[in-house]
Amino acid sequence: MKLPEYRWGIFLADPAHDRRIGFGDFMGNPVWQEVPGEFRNQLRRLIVTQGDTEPASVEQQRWLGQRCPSLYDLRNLFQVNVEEGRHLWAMVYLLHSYFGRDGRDEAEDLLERQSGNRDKPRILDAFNEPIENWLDFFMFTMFTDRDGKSQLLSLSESSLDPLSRTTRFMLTEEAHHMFVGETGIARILERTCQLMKEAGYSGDARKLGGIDLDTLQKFINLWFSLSLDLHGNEVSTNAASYFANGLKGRAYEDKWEDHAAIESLYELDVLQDGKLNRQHIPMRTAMNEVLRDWYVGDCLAGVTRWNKILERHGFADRLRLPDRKFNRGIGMYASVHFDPQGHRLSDQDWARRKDEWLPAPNDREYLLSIQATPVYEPGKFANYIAPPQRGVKGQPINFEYVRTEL
Ligand code: BYC
Repeated sequence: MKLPEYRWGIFLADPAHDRRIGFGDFMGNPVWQEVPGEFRNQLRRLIVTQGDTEPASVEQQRWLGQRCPSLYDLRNLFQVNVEEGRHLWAMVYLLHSYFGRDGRDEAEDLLERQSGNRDKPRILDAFNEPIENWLDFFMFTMFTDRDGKSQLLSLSESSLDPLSRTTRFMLTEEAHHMFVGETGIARILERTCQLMKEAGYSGDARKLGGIDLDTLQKFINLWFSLSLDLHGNEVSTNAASYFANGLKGRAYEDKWEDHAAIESLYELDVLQDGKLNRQHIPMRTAMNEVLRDWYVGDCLAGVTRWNKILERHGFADRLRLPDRKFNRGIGMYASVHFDPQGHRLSDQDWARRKDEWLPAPNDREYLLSIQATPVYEPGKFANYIAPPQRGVKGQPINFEYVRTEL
Protein backbone atom coordinates (compact mmCIF):
# COMPACT_ATOMS: atom_id res chain seq x y z
CA MET A 1 0.00 0.00 0.00
CA LYS A 2 1.17 3.51 -0.70
CA LEU A 3 2.20 5.45 2.40
CA PRO A 4 -0.50 8.15 2.16
CA GLU A 5 -3.13 5.39 2.14
CA TYR A 6 -1.81 3.80 5.31
CA ARG A 7 -4.08 4.23 8.32
CA TRP A 8 -3.07 3.67 11.91
CA GLY A 9 -5.48 1.33 13.61
CA ILE A 10 -6.23 0.70 17.26
CA PHE A 11 -6.39 -3.01 17.87
CA LEU A 12 -7.64 -4.61 21.02
CA ALA A 13 -7.77 -8.31 21.79
CA ASP A 14 -11.37 -9.57 22.11
CA PRO A 15 -12.92 -8.90 25.51
CA ALA A 16 -12.98 -11.91 27.84
CA HIS A 17 -16.48 -12.59 29.19
CA ASP A 18 -16.84 -11.73 32.89
CA ARG A 19 -13.10 -11.17 33.31
CA ARG A 20 -12.08 -10.90 36.97
CA ILE A 21 -9.04 -9.40 38.66
CA GLY A 22 -6.51 -12.23 38.87
CA PHE A 23 -4.06 -11.11 41.58
CA GLY A 24 -3.34 -8.61 44.34
CA ASP A 25 -5.64 -7.12 46.95
CA PHE A 26 -8.73 -6.87 44.72
CA MET A 27 -8.56 -10.38 43.36
CA GLY A 28 -11.90 -11.79 42.25
CA ASN A 29 -13.57 -8.40 41.66
CA PRO A 30 -14.71 -7.55 38.13
CA VAL A 31 -12.00 -5.85 36.06
CA TRP A 32 -12.26 -2.09 35.52
CA GLN A 33 -13.54 -0.51 32.32
CA GLU A 34 -12.64 2.95 33.65
CA VAL A 35 -9.61 4.15 35.57
CA PRO A 36 -10.19 4.21 39.35
CA GLY A 37 -9.27 7.67 40.71
CA GLU A 38 -6.92 6.32 43.36
CA PHE A 39 -4.76 4.50 40.78
CA ARG A 40 -4.88 7.12 38.09
CA ASN A 41 -1.32 8.39 38.57
CA GLN A 42 0.27 4.98 38.78
CA LEU A 43 -1.57 3.71 35.71
CA ARG A 44 -0.78 6.81 33.72
CA ARG A 45 2.87 6.47 34.61
CA LEU A 46 2.98 2.84 33.48
CA ILE A 47 1.26 3.66 30.20
CA VAL A 48 3.49 6.67 29.55
CA THR A 49 6.63 4.60 30.23
CA GLN A 50 5.43 1.85 27.91
CA GLY A 51 4.34 4.36 25.26
CA ASP A 52 7.63 6.24 25.41
CA THR A 53 9.65 3.19 24.33
CA GLU A 54 7.71 2.72 21.08
CA PRO A 55 8.64 5.87 19.11
CA ALA A 56 12.05 5.74 20.80
CA SER A 57 12.90 2.49 19.06
CA VAL A 58 11.91 3.92 15.67
CA GLU A 59 14.08 6.98 16.33
CA GLN A 60 16.97 4.72 17.28
CA GLN A 61 16.61 2.65 14.12
CA ARG A 62 16.21 5.45 11.62
CA TRP A 63 19.67 5.13 10.03
CA LEU A 64 19.52 1.44 9.27
CA GLY A 65 17.88 1.63 5.84
CA GLN A 66 21.08 3.19 4.49
CA ARG A 67 23.09 0.18 5.63
CA CYS A 68 20.69 -2.69 5.05
CA PRO A 69 22.09 -6.13 4.23
CA SER A 70 19.20 -6.97 1.82
CA LEU A 71 15.72 -5.97 0.71
CA TYR A 72 14.33 -8.81 2.83
CA ASP A 73 15.92 -7.25 5.93
CA LEU A 74 14.84 -3.75 4.92
CA ARG A 75 11.26 -4.99 4.67
CA ASN A 76 11.47 -6.51 8.15
CA LEU A 77 12.89 -3.29 9.54
CA PHE A 78 9.98 -1.34 8.04
CA GLN A 79 7.41 -3.75 9.46
CA VAL A 80 8.98 -3.50 12.92
CA ASN A 81 9.00 0.32 12.68
CA VAL A 82 5.40 0.57 11.52
CA GLU A 83 4.23 -1.71 14.31
CA GLU A 84 6.18 0.20 16.96
CA GLY A 85 4.59 3.38 15.63
CA ARG A 86 1.21 1.72 16.00
CA HIS A 87 2.05 0.61 19.54
CA LEU A 88 2.63 4.26 20.38
CA TRP A 89 -0.77 4.99 18.88
CA ALA A 90 -2.31 2.29 21.09
CA MET A 91 -0.86 3.83 24.27
CA VAL A 92 -1.90 7.32 23.17
CA TYR A 93 -5.41 5.99 22.60
CA LEU A 94 -5.49 4.89 26.26
CA LEU A 95 -4.14 8.25 27.46
CA HIS A 96 -6.65 10.22 25.37
CA SER A 97 -9.66 8.04 26.09
CA TYR A 98 -9.21 7.32 29.79
CA PHE A 99 -7.09 10.05 31.36
CA GLY A 100 -8.73 13.32 30.29
CA ARG A 101 -6.71 16.50 30.12
CA ASP A 102 -3.55 15.21 31.79
CA GLY A 103 -3.60 12.15 29.52
CA ARG A 104 -3.66 14.46 26.50
CA ASP A 105 -0.77 16.47 27.93
CA GLU A 106 1.25 13.33 28.51
CA ALA A 107 0.55 12.26 24.94
CA GLU A 108 1.93 15.59 23.68
CA ASP A 109 5.04 15.12 25.83
CA LEU A 110 5.62 11.76 24.14
CA LEU A 111 6.14 13.71 20.93
CA GLU A 112 8.50 16.16 22.61
CA ARG A 113 10.98 13.62 23.97
CA GLN A 114 13.47 12.09 21.58
CA SER A 115 15.86 9.18 21.79
CA GLY A 116 19.32 10.38 22.80
CA ASN A 117 18.23 14.02 23.08
CA ARG A 118 20.33 15.73 25.74
CA ASP A 119 17.51 17.96 27.04
CA LYS A 120 14.48 15.72 26.52
CA PRO A 121 15.62 12.11 26.35
CA ARG A 122 13.42 9.03 26.36
CA ILE A 123 12.51 7.78 29.84
CA LEU A 124 14.34 4.43 29.97
CA ASP A 125 18.06 4.27 29.35
CA ALA A 126 18.24 1.51 26.72
CA PHE A 127 16.04 3.65 24.48
CA ASN A 128 18.61 6.42 24.38
CA GLU A 129 21.39 4.16 23.10
CA PRO A 130 22.31 4.57 19.43
CA ILE A 131 21.44 1.73 17.06
CA GLU A 132 23.78 2.49 14.24
CA ASN A 133 24.47 -0.90 12.72
CA TRP A 134 22.55 -4.11 12.02
CA LEU A 135 24.23 -6.08 14.79
CA ASP A 136 22.81 -3.56 17.26
CA PHE A 137 19.44 -3.87 15.56
CA PHE A 138 19.25 -7.66 15.67
CA MET A 139 20.47 -7.74 19.29
CA PHE A 140 17.95 -5.04 20.18
CA THR A 141 15.07 -6.96 18.62
CA MET A 142 16.28 -10.15 20.30
CA PHE A 143 16.87 -8.74 23.80
CA THR A 144 15.09 -5.40 24.15
CA ASP A 145 11.94 -6.45 22.31
CA ARG A 146 11.95 -9.44 24.64
CA ASP A 147 11.73 -7.01 27.55
CA GLY A 148 8.77 -5.64 25.60
CA LYS A 149 7.37 -9.15 25.79
CA SER A 150 7.98 -9.44 29.59
CA GLN A 151 6.46 -6.06 30.29
CA LEU A 152 3.51 -6.51 27.95
CA LEU A 153 2.81 -9.94 29.45
CA SER A 154 2.66 -8.39 32.90
CA LEU A 155 0.57 -5.41 31.74
CA SER A 156 -1.82 -7.76 29.93
CA GLU A 157 -2.69 -9.13 33.38
CA SER A 158 -3.82 -5.64 34.45
CA SER A 159 -7.19 -5.04 36.07
CA LEU A 160 -7.66 -2.08 33.74
CA ASP A 161 -9.32 -4.03 30.96
CA PRO A 162 -8.61 -1.62 28.05
CA LEU A 163 -4.89 -1.76 28.98
CA SER A 164 -4.99 -5.55 29.17
CA ARG A 165 -6.72 -5.82 25.79
CA THR A 166 -4.38 -3.42 23.95
CA THR A 167 -1.24 -5.03 25.35
CA ARG A 168 -2.53 -8.54 24.60
CA PHE A 169 -2.83 -7.54 20.97
CA MET A 170 0.60 -5.88 20.93
CA LEU A 171 2.17 -9.12 22.14
CA THR A 172 1.26 -10.87 18.89
CA GLU A 173 3.39 -8.34 16.98
CA GLU A 174 6.24 -8.44 19.49
CA ALA A 175 6.73 -12.11 18.63
CA HIS A 176 7.60 -11.19 15.04
CA HIS A 177 10.13 -8.59 16.18
CA MET A 178 11.93 -11.19 18.28
CA PHE A 179 11.85 -13.55 15.31
CA VAL A 180 13.62 -10.86 13.25
CA GLY A 181 16.29 -10.49 15.95
CA GLU A 182 16.84 -14.15 16.67
CA THR A 183 16.96 -15.24 13.02
CA GLY A 184 19.04 -12.18 12.10
CA ILE A 185 21.76 -13.24 14.53
CA ALA A 186 21.33 -16.90 13.52
CA ARG A 187 21.97 -15.92 9.89
CA ILE A 188 25.06 -13.89 10.84
CA LEU A 189 26.29 -16.83 12.88
CA GLU A 190 25.69 -19.22 10.01
CA ARG A 191 27.76 -17.01 7.73
CA THR A 192 30.45 -16.55 10.40
CA CYS A 193 30.79 -20.34 10.64
CA GLN A 194 31.11 -20.63 6.84
CA LEU A 195 33.77 -17.89 6.81
CA MET A 196 35.65 -19.38 9.76
CA LYS A 197 35.86 -22.66 7.86
CA GLU A 198 37.01 -20.84 4.72
CA ALA A 199 39.66 -19.09 6.80
CA GLY A 200 40.97 -22.55 7.68
CA TYR A 201 39.36 -22.83 11.12
CA SER A 202 41.60 -19.95 12.19
CA GLY A 203 38.55 -18.41 13.80
CA ASP A 204 39.11 -15.02 12.21
CA ALA A 205 35.95 -14.36 10.27
CA ARG A 206 36.91 -10.68 10.02
CA LYS A 207 39.71 -11.51 7.59
CA LEU A 208 36.99 -12.51 5.12
CA GLY A 209 34.66 -9.61 5.90
CA GLY A 210 32.46 -11.46 8.38
CA ILE A 211 31.55 -10.81 12.00
CA ASP A 212 33.72 -12.77 14.43
CA LEU A 213 32.36 -14.57 17.50
CA ASP A 214 34.05 -12.19 19.95
CA THR A 215 32.17 -9.26 18.44
CA LEU A 216 28.88 -11.18 18.56
CA GLN A 217 29.52 -11.98 22.23
CA LYS A 218 30.27 -8.32 23.04
CA PHE A 219 26.97 -7.22 21.51
CA ILE A 220 25.11 -9.93 23.45
CA ASN A 221 26.78 -8.64 26.63
CA LEU A 222 25.74 -5.08 25.86
CA TRP A 223 22.10 -5.54 24.84
CA PHE A 224 21.33 -8.23 27.40
CA SER A 225 22.63 -6.08 30.26
CA LEU A 226 20.86 -2.95 28.99
CA SER A 227 17.63 -4.92 28.73
CA LEU A 228 18.02 -6.39 32.23
CA ASP A 229 18.06 -2.79 33.46
CA LEU A 230 14.66 -2.24 31.84
CA HIS A 231 13.09 -4.45 34.48
CA GLY A 232 13.80 -1.85 37.20
CA ASN A 233 15.25 -2.26 40.69
CA GLU A 234 15.52 -5.69 42.29
CA VAL A 235 13.73 -4.47 45.40
CA SER A 236 10.97 -2.06 44.42
CA THR A 237 8.11 -0.62 46.41
CA ASN A 238 6.67 0.66 43.12
CA ALA A 239 6.50 -2.89 41.82
CA ALA A 240 4.94 -4.07 45.11
CA SER A 241 2.20 -1.49 44.91
CA TYR A 242 1.53 -2.15 41.19
CA PHE A 243 0.99 -5.78 42.16
CA ALA A 244 -1.06 -5.09 45.30
CA ASN A 245 -3.36 -2.74 43.38
CA GLY A 246 -3.76 -5.16 40.49
CA LEU A 247 -2.17 -2.81 37.94
CA LYS A 248 0.68 -5.02 36.76
CA GLY A 249 0.92 -8.77 37.37
CA ARG A 250 3.55 -11.39 36.66
CA ALA A 251 4.08 -13.03 33.27
CA TYR A 252 1.45 -15.78 32.94
CA GLU A 253 -0.04 -14.93 36.35
CA ASP A 254 -2.49 -17.86 36.13
CA LYS A 255 0.43 -20.32 36.28
CA TRP A 256 1.32 -19.11 39.77
CA GLU A 257 -0.39 -20.77 42.72
CA ASP A 258 -0.42 -17.87 45.14
CA HIS A 259 -1.94 -14.77 43.52
CA ALA A 260 -1.88 -12.67 46.68
CA ALA A 261 1.87 -13.09 47.33
CA ILE A 262 1.55 -11.62 50.82
CA GLU A 263 3.30 -14.30 52.85
CA SER A 264 5.77 -15.63 50.32
CA LEU A 265 9.43 -14.68 50.14
CA TYR A 266 11.96 -14.36 47.36
CA GLU A 267 15.64 -15.28 47.68
CA LEU A 268 18.04 -12.69 46.38
CA ASP A 269 21.78 -11.92 46.49
CA VAL A 270 21.73 -8.54 48.21
CA LEU A 271 24.78 -6.30 47.94
CA GLN A 272 25.62 -4.88 51.37
CA ASP A 273 28.85 -3.11 52.29
CA GLY A 274 30.36 -4.40 49.07
CA LYS A 275 29.50 -8.04 49.82
CA LEU A 276 26.80 -10.29 48.41
CA ASN A 277 24.51 -11.86 51.00
CA ARG A 278 21.70 -14.29 50.22
CA GLN A 279 18.53 -12.83 51.76
CA HIS A 280 14.81 -13.45 51.79
CA ILE A 281 12.74 -10.45 50.78
CA PRO A 282 8.94 -10.11 50.60
CA MET A 283 7.71 -11.46 47.26
CA ARG A 284 5.71 -8.35 46.38
CA THR A 285 8.76 -6.12 46.53
CA ALA A 286 10.63 -8.60 44.31
CA MET A 287 8.17 -8.49 41.40
CA ASN A 288 10.68 -6.78 39.07
CA GLU A 289 13.15 -9.55 39.83
CA VAL A 290 10.52 -12.26 39.30
CA LEU A 291 9.83 -10.86 35.84
CA ARG A 292 13.56 -10.60 35.20
CA ASP A 293 13.89 -14.32 36.04
CA TRP A 294 11.29 -15.13 33.43
CA TYR A 295 13.11 -12.89 30.97
CA VAL A 296 16.53 -14.47 31.56
CA GLY A 297 15.05 -17.94 30.98
CA ASP A 298 13.47 -16.82 27.71
CA CYS A 299 16.76 -15.26 26.52
CA LEU A 300 18.70 -18.37 27.48
CA ALA A 301 16.48 -20.53 25.28
CA GLY A 302 17.31 -18.26 22.33
CA VAL A 303 21.07 -18.40 22.96
CA THR A 304 20.86 -22.20 23.20
CA ARG A 305 19.26 -22.24 19.75
CA TRP A 306 22.11 -20.08 18.38
CA ASN A 307 24.68 -22.46 19.83
CA LYS A 308 23.16 -25.34 17.86
CA ILE A 309 24.49 -23.58 14.73
CA LEU A 310 28.05 -23.60 16.10
CA GLU A 311 27.60 -27.22 17.10
CA ARG A 312 26.29 -28.21 13.66
CA HIS A 313 29.37 -26.65 12.05
CA GLY A 314 31.67 -28.55 14.41
CA PHE A 315 32.93 -25.59 16.45
CA ALA A 316 33.57 -25.92 20.18
CA ASP A 317 33.00 -22.19 20.83
CA ARG A 318 29.71 -21.18 22.45
CA LEU A 319 27.87 -17.89 22.93
CA ARG A 320 26.76 -17.08 26.47
CA LEU A 321 24.59 -14.73 28.44
CA PRO A 322 26.72 -12.72 30.87
CA ASP A 323 25.95 -12.89 34.56
CA ARG A 324 23.03 -10.66 35.44
CA LYS A 325 25.25 -8.46 37.64
CA PHE A 326 27.47 -7.55 34.67
CA ASN A 327 27.35 -3.95 33.33
CA ARG A 328 24.25 -2.90 35.20
CA GLY A 329 23.13 0.73 35.26
CA ILE A 330 19.97 0.22 37.36
CA GLY A 331 19.52 -1.68 40.60
CA MET A 332 21.83 -2.63 43.42
CA TYR A 333 24.57 -4.05 41.18
CA ALA A 334 24.97 -0.73 39.38
CA SER A 335 27.22 0.69 42.07
CA VAL A 336 30.01 -1.87 41.59
CA HIS A 337 31.60 -3.74 38.68
CA PHE A 338 31.40 -7.41 37.79
CA ASP A 339 32.92 -9.41 34.96
CA PRO A 340 30.66 -11.51 32.66
CA GLN A 341 31.13 -14.50 35.01
CA GLY A 342 29.83 -12.44 37.94
CA HIS A 343 33.14 -11.87 39.75
CA ARG A 344 33.68 -8.52 41.47
CA LEU A 345 36.13 -6.15 39.80
CA SER A 346 37.84 -3.01 41.04
CA ASP A 347 37.10 0.22 39.17
CA GLN A 348 40.61 0.10 37.69
CA ASP A 349 40.23 -3.47 36.44
CA TRP A 350 36.87 -2.62 34.93
CA ALA A 351 38.28 0.43 33.12
CA ARG A 352 41.23 -1.62 31.87
CA ARG A 353 39.23 -4.63 30.71
CA LYS A 354 35.75 -3.47 29.70
CA ASP A 355 36.63 -3.33 26.00
CA GLU A 356 37.22 -7.09 26.15
CA TRP A 357 33.55 -7.57 26.99
CA LEU A 358 31.67 -4.66 25.45
CA PRO A 359 31.80 -3.20 21.94
CA ALA A 360 34.83 -0.93 21.62
CA PRO A 361 35.11 1.98 19.14
CA ASN A 362 37.17 -0.15 16.74
CA ASP A 363 34.46 -2.89 16.74
CA ARG A 364 31.87 -0.29 15.77
CA GLU A 365 34.13 1.15 13.09
CA TYR A 366 34.62 -2.32 11.66
CA LEU A 367 30.87 -3.00 11.55
CA LEU A 368 30.19 0.31 9.85
CA SER A 369 32.92 -0.45 7.32
CA ILE A 370 31.27 -3.72 6.24
CA GLN A 371 27.82 -2.10 6.22
CA ALA A 372 28.82 1.07 4.40
CA THR A 373 26.96 0.18 1.20
CA PRO A 374 23.30 -0.88 1.37
CA VAL A 375 22.27 -3.97 -0.59
CA TYR A 376 19.17 -3.03 -2.58
CA GLU A 377 19.30 -5.74 -5.26
CA PRO A 378 16.57 -8.39 -4.86
CA GLY A 379 17.99 -11.76 -3.77
CA LYS A 380 21.43 -10.34 -2.85
CA PHE A 381 22.77 -10.38 0.71
CA ALA A 382 25.70 -8.63 2.36
CA ASN A 383 28.73 -10.86 2.78
CA TYR A 384 28.44 -11.09 6.58
CA ILE A 385 24.93 -12.59 6.69
CA ALA A 386 23.38 -15.75 5.23
CA PRO A 387 20.04 -15.56 3.38
CA PRO A 388 16.95 -16.54 5.41
CA GLN A 389 15.57 -20.05 5.09
CA ARG A 390 12.41 -18.75 3.47
CA GLY A 391 10.92 -15.49 2.28
CA VAL A 392 7.97 -13.62 3.76
CA LYS A 393 4.39 -14.83 3.28
CA GLY A 394 5.28 -17.47 0.69
CA GLN A 395 7.27 -15.07 -1.50
CA PRO A 396 10.67 -16.21 -2.77
CA ILE A 397 13.85 -14.89 -1.17
CA ASN A 398 14.65 -12.85 -4.28
CA PHE A 399 11.27 -11.11 -4.23
CA GLU A 400 11.44 -7.32 -4.51
CA TYR A 401 10.36 -6.78 -0.91
CA VAL A 402 10.91 -3.03 -1.01
CA ARG A 403 10.48 -0.93 -4.13
CA THR A 404 13.34 1.53 -4.17
CA GLU A 405 12.37 3.62 -7.23
CA LEU A 406 11.08 7.11 -6.50
N1 BYC B 1 16.02 3.51 33.06
O1 BYC B 1 11.09 1.12 41.64
P1 BYC B 1 11.82 1.04 40.35
C1 BYC B 1 9.15 -2.30 24.89
C2 BYC B 1 13.55 4.40 37.49
S1 BYC B 1 10.16 -2.46 26.26
C3 BYC B 1 15.79 4.69 33.68
O2 BYC B 1 12.52 -0.20 40.05
P2 BYC B 1 9.66 0.48 38.72
C4 BYC B 1 9.79 -2.15 23.58
C5 BYC B 1 12.06 4.30 37.74
O3 BYC B 1 11.34 4.96 36.69
C6 BYC B 1 9.03 -2.48 27.64
N2 BYC B 1 15.12 4.79 34.86
O4 BYC B 1 10.82 1.36 39.20
C7 BYC B 1 10.92 -2.88 23.26
C8 BYC B 1 11.90 4.97 39.07
O5 BYC B 1 11.96 6.39 38.90
P3 BYC B 1 11.42 7.42 40.02
C9 BYC B 1 8.65 -1.13 28.16
C10 BYC B 1 14.68 3.64 35.43
O6 BYC B 1 8.61 1.46 38.43
C11 BYC B 1 11.53 -2.68 22.04
C12 BYC B 1 13.16 4.57 39.81
O7 BYC B 1 14.09 4.18 38.80
N3 BYC B 1 7.60 -1.24 29.12
O8 BYC B 1 7.98 -2.32 25.02
O9 BYC B 1 9.37 -0.67 39.58
C13 BYC B 1 11.00 -1.79 21.11
C14 BYC B 1 12.85 3.48 40.79
O10 BYC B 1 12.81 2.24 40.12
C15 BYC B 1 14.89 2.38 34.82
C16 BYC B 1 7.71 -0.92 30.40
O11 BYC B 1 8.74 -0.50 30.84
C17 BYC B 1 15.61 2.34 33.59
N4 BYC B 1 15.86 1.18 32.96
O12 BYC B 1 10.26 -0.25 37.44
C18 BYC B 1 9.86 -1.07 21.46
C19 BYC B 1 6.50 -1.16 31.26
N5 BYC B 1 14.36 1.44 35.64
O13 BYC B 1 10.02 7.01 40.37
C20 BYC B 1 9.25 -1.26 22.66
C21 BYC B 1 6.11 -0.03 32.12
C22 BYC B 1 13.84 2.07 36.69
O14 BYC B 1 12.35 7.30 41.17
N6 BYC B 1 7.11 0.32 33.09
N7 BYC B 1 14.00 3.38 36.57
O15 BYC B 1 11.49 8.75 39.30
C23 BYC B 1 7.31 -0.32 34.27
O16 BYC B 1 6.69 -1.32 34.54
C24 BYC B 1 8.28 0.25 35.26
O17 BYC B 1 8.28 1.62 35.11
C25 BYC B 1 9.73 -0.28 35.11
C26 BYC B 1 10.58 0.33 36.28
C27 BYC B 1 9.77 -1.79 35.14
C28 BYC B 1 10.38 0.21 33.84
